[in-house]
Amino acid sequence: MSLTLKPLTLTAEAADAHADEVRRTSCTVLRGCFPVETIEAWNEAFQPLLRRAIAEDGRNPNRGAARHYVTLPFHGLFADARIIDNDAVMAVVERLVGTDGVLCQLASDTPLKGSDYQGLHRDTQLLFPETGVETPPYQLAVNFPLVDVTPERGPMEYAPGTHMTSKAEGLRRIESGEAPLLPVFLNRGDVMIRDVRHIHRGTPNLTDTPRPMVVIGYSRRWLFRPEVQTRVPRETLDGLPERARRWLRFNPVFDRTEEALQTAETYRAFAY
Ligand SMILES: O=C(O)CCC(=O)C(=O)O
Repeated sequence: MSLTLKPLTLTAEAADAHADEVRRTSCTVLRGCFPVETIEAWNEAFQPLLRRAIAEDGRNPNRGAARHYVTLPFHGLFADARIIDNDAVMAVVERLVGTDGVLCQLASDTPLKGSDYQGLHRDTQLLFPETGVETPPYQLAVNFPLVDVTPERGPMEYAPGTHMTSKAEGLRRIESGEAPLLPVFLNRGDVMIRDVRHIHRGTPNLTDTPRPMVVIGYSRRWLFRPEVQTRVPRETLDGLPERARRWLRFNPVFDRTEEALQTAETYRAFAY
């Protein structure tokens, strides 16, 4: 059992190394980054949102069989600056998408029992698909699970290095074993930072325990992703530290909290 008592801090050298790992492989993991108690509180607060999504998605779950994408309200414990503006995470994120980037997404992916292998995909369109040339990172996902991810609970799998290839070349490397699919086993409190161009998929959750994976999207300042939207209540924004407010500067802000919490995302086309 991992109990995190103190927040993780990274030296500049360690943050450089994590950022280099993302550039090279597409992915890095910060172990024990968040307090387990905080993650347990998020999981408890998340359960009613999941139940509502399951009821609303009905026979048409939005990420494949028994797999739900749920937007989180940017409010209360889900807008905890120690999570959405975490020093260790931001040290790596800022090295990858700049200190003037934006927070564009706060949501979750949850496979339930009955979920299946997703098709291999990336989470974003490429900037210049006609060239076959890839650039430094512009869109990151910061992921953390609300329960420990075991082999039975459907770990995400990804193929290292495929963020810098065409999809055809990435699939060829996976097929040939040059870039094998790696499962990511994260415990509560661990954080994965990944370049969403890499080829990956969700795998089946064989257990009765839902496996929520939170996703916070951080992008370069110029990237517009119409499919995601973080609607920010004014009172939440006013309570956040300066860096968090800066990363939210292009997001819609609402004087009435209830208005902000109406979900506007219609993020169904997710696989590229
Ligand atoms: O959390 C997972 O299993 C990955 C889900 C995923 O890649 C997606 O729905 O786009």
